[in-house]
Amino acid sequence: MKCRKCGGSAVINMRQHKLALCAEDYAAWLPDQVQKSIEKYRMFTSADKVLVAVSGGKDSLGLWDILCKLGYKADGLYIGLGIDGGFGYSDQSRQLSQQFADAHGLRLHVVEVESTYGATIPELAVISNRGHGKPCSVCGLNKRYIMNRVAHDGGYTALATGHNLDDEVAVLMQNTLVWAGGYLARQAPVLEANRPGLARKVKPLCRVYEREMAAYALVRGIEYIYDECPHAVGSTTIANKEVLNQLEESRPGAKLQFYLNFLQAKAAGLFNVPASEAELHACERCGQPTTAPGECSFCRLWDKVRTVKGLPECVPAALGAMPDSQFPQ
Ligand code: Q46
Ligand code: ZN
Repeated sequence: MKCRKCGGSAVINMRQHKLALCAEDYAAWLPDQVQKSIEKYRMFTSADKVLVAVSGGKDSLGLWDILCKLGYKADGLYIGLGIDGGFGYSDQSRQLSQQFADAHGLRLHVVEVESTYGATIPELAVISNRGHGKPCSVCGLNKRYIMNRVAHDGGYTALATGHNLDDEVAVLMQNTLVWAGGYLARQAPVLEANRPGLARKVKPLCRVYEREMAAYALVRGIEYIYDECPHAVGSTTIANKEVLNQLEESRPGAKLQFYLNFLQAKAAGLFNVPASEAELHACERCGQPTTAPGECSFCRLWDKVRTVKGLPECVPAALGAMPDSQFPQ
């Protein structure tokens, strides 16, 4: 197959775009597509200071590469979850993230959950007994908290995550299957920082297929961790992705159409559920915004863990506080 632009040998054929490209043209084409999404959804401009949440995977490292290529000021944030899975998942993820940052002269903030707060995510899951020992619920809570805190306290005007189109449509399908109106109303390429203490969240890869990100990492020579988190095995998201891939196979472009039509329907007011009346206030311990009375769920979770593990009581300012040196202004 030939590259549509130069006639050279194509490395990727995107049936959904009726487009085949060679390595060089593809490496230039994809960042252009991402730039279009950034502009279309008004994610950020070159005046913004962006924080990219990196996991060592193809999507987040590919996104960081693209943003730098496009000329944005983008630092990285790696959160060490302490997950091993028999192959050192977290260690490998951190090493690949650091390697990427060093190779490109980029700043990477690292927050290790265990050394910062006192337990790994799997340990936390067992102690807290949330989700019956499955770590994803406490993992999500910790990641959201730390990402928001580092972005907000570090003065970043946008927090970018590597969610790609496949991730977005898998969630969209799940929310549609159970008609989760509130979640559908909130699913968007941009989540505004509309309350004090909240960081602005953006998903620049929301229209990029997972397969396109894998191809991008390959043509750019980005080393990334191939294995998924061991706890992702058997998840609803993965099952949904398989169904959507079958659909895409017979109808190229189906995933993109599903997502774009959803955004259009949303813009037309189809999912306008009344905004939650719950007021956010500052957590009594850490100061982060929360709907819970008193302490936020992150602080309550870690209170429980410290009691069980016999760890010393944290001074409020120390719990969740990141070393100042991580935030050069
Ligand atoms: S939530 Fe669950 Fe993920 Fe955390 S424990 Fe792994 S699979 S990393 S996106
Ligand atoms: Zn708190």
